[in-house]
Amino acid sequence: MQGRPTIVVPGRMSEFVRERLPDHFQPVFLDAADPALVTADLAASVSGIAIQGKLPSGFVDAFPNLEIIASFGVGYDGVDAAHAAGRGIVVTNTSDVLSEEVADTTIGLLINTLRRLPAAEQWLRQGRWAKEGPFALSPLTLRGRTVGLYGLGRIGRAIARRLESFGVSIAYHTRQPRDDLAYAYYPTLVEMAGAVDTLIVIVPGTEETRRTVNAEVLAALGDEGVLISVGRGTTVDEAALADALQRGVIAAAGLDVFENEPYVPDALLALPNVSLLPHVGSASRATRKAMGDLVVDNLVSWFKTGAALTPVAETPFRRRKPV
Ligand code: A2R
Repeated sequence: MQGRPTIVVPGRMSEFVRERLPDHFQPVFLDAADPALVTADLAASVSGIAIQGKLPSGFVDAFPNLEIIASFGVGYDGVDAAHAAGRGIVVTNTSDVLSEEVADTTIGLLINTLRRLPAAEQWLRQGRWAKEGPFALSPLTLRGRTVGLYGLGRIGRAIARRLESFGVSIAYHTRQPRDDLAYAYYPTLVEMAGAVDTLIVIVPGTEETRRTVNAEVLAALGDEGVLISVGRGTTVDEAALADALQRGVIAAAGLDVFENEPYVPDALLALPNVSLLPHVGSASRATRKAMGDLVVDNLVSWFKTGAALTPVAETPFRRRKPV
């Protein structure tokens, strides 16, 4: 590696990335991904961006010598990968290292939603067990359920593997069926929703998936239906969901992701049959460290070997500059 490449880090970034970047690079931390903060000298010197969350293309275009955007997280909907591809810039994510953790969280959220365990704990902590007696029996159970996975990628498969041991039936909807797996395949989401009573959403947040969990899908899921959303908030029509929960169109929902994070619609907060988490799917120190390491390792590998470790599908590039 000739010299230390300059990597700009705009806005919020995991401590694990912040700590390791100076070992290999000249990091420049900016308050926000705002082109107004980029001086002419900085613009010319930057060859990489490390980003957590949203990266406006206007900021990307402030850097004429940019080669790589290393994004923290498996979902990279905050980065316009097609735009980067058009400029020959590689985009990397942190796929795989968080799959098992997110699958664990999903199972926890599923059981919390069905068995109302957070509410049961509050019952105990508020002294109501001693004063008023046992917590109410949960109307819902995982026993006898049929679970449909909307998305069966790395995380979806990790969830399915866990569900197998719970003795529930498993189905899935993706664009392409998977010949190597024996789960029931449904070519449309609404068909699958009609055939299952539990829908787990673990697709990427793309234009194609935007608000696809809508009133029609929720109606098909039915009045025993439970929705668990752990992919991206944009995939669920939150107004339709709140309405379906209020009117008993479905029975309950568990959500770790929201369309406008960190803001959660009041209509959802007001409902008793919803279990809510603040986007903690991968949020253990061990897994966030693995994700942070992969952000840095992608940058190191790019500048050292000319190939990123986990480039996204839209940017399967190798480095054109001599290594
Ligand atoms: O459609 P396919 O055969 O490419 O299957 C992928 C599926 N998927 C979709 N399914 C139905 N309709 C769509 N429009 C659609 N787009 C994608 O989602 C595949 O089964 C899955 C994505 O798998 P991976 O790329 O391995 O992602 P991973 O690691 O499971 O994470 C999923 C998402 C992330 O993008 C973050 O937003 C979130 O979970 O953490």
